[in-house]
Amino acid sequence: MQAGHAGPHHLCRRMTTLSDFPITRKWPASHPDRIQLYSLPTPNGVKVSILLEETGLPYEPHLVRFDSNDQLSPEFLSLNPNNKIPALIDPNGPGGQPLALFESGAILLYLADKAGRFIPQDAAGRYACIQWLMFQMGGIGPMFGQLGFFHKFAGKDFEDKRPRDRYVAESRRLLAVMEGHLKGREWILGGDYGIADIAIWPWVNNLVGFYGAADLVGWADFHEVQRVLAAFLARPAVQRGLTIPARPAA
Ligand SMILES: N[C@@H](CCC(=O)N[C@@H](CS)C(=O)NCC(=O)O)C(=O)O
Repeated sequence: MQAGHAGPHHLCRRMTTLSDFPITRKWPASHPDRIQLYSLPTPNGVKVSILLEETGLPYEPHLVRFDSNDQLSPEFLSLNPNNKIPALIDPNGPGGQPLALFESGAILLYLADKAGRFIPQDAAGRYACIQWLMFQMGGIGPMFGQLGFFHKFAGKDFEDKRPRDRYVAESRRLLAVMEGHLKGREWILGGDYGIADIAIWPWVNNLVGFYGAADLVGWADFHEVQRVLAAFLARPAVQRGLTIPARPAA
């Protein structure tokens, strides 16, 4: 190949600028140099906006509206075929190339690594962090989410209360696991606040706040959980992140 001739390898590389991503047609970037966040302030969505606020990494939030099924649009599906927020493109990802990601746990790991903060830098600490992140992704999120369905949303009118009770029991069990773990610890990993907290606390907050399930799960028994949730909610970056991207005025 002659010098200067753009072979297939070069063509591939040139494909990857932010404007090559179809999602940018529906949600154009005003600041294409910044991380592009496609989200809604739900418990999974705010994990990412809270971490971004904590790190100070420059980003541009885009609102994905469920009332108009934006998450099912071809543009959104081109980034996340699983039709769920949050999703993100970092125009300056590994190797200087854009990186597209979905799944909030993967996004938290990526952003914490990028910032070099909010994840332990030693190997053992890193795995402990991933362990609690998985605990949230596989346990707290799905179980609390199902409890929300059967207690607050469409499932609340179901006559048979056994599905609801199953998720109540499992949510209470998970809270008890956290209660025991948090004794003598300031945050999930001990002294250092990080992405394990950012993954877990928005869900706990939602369970007793928006879902209104405090009495159902025996919230009054969980003093350590209450203590750490209050400390989390007192952080300015958390308070900002909880409302990003802003919902449209009702
Ligand atoms: N495991 C996913 C779950 C994401 C998720 O459930 N997102 C919800 C909002 S909290 C969603 O986008 N639902 C829209 C739909 O299912 O159509 C993650 O952590 O990113």
